[in-house]
Amino acid sequence: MRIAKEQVATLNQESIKEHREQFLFLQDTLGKKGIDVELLLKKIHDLQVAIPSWALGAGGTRFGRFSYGGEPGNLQEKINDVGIIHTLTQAAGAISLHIPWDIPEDPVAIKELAASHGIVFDAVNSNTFQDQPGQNKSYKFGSLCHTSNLVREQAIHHNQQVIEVGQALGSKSITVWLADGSSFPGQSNMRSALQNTQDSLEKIYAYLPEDWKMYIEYKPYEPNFYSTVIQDWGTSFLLANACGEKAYCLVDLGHHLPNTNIEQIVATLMWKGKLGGFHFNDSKYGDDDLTCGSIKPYQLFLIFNELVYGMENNQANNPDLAWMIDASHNLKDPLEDLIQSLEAIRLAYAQALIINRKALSESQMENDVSRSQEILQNAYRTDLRPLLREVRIRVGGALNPIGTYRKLSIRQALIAKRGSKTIATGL
Ligand SMILES: [Mn+2]
Repeated sequence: MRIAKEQVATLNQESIKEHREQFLFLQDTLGKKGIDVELLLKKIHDLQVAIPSWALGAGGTRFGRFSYGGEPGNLQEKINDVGIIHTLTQAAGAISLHIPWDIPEDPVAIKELAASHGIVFDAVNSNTFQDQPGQNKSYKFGSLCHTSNLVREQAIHHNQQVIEVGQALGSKSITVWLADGSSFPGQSNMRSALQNTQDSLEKIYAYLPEDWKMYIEYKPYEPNFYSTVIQDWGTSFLLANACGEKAYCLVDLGHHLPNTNIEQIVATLMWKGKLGGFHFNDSKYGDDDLTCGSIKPYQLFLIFNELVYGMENNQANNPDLAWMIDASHNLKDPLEDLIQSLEAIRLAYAQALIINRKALSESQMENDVSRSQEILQNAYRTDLRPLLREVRIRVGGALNPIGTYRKLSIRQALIAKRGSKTIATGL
């Protein structure tokens, strides 16, 4: 199932006149402020966000899961779904695989299929938070942190295999997220658990190809509810430093306690050149994995403010960031949800790009608190959606991605092809 560019172009015609008027007005407004609109459009276009293979089906909660219908049943179908999103948005030129859920039987064919959609392979993700059929040792009491050397060896070996799968696909990084921790005081020797984790990560790191990176993700709680071995950015930073220069911290927006100042974490890590990647989602209470920008769009903008500042003031040589959506909802059409997330991410980025940095810096130096806020909010409250539309249509995407998706009855076609009771592999 593919969308032809002609279909998109035809539907774009319906609202092109209205778009043209809005874009020209905005172009004029921004131009008068001295903003280079063409450069802005290029930067927005270059922000390509990876789609995780597990977000293409309906997610569940611990109380149940409701299938959406037409979900992808194998890796080929997942790549085709990302292809649909990318055709419409021109913003999702990468996919992030989860091993073992997405082990490709024929990596060459899979790579070709992805390339035919204009998609590359972003970070590969290991999984030592579940036991797999036929697995020798259990991860019930941890993986890289485990008290048993045999369990740790098995988990290390799995991560090495994930690197090999990634190499076959042209991926250049591995993300390690661990569920390791304890749910009751006394259950675990927290210091030994961290030491074991560091030793295990160093062994995985030693296996990294020269041009690869390792991203270490953190999370304060869940599935363990008393202690998590890599609980926060500081622990991730400590481990990344212990491993070496190819190891970086990964910030998942949902992996913080309520009201944590995530933008400050971003500022700190970029200052030290240790921010490797980003997992976008939104939340109100915990790791809710809701659509980006659906709950706290201003926070997303403030985070991008620090990201843009970090990219423009990069003395510590922080690498280009790996952008990925990591959301899993259980109500919406997964493809519509991802389209909404992509739009929210690019919008927050665009808003951060038009902040008057010189004025903000001056205002900060003068400790002019009100003016500093005005400068930020002037950017945040500028409607930049015409820019995003312009970026898309210049490269053949849809003026209105969700509208086009619905008018072309994509979900109905997927259900007709795959059935209404499919469950995406891995979910
Ligand atoms: Mn994540």
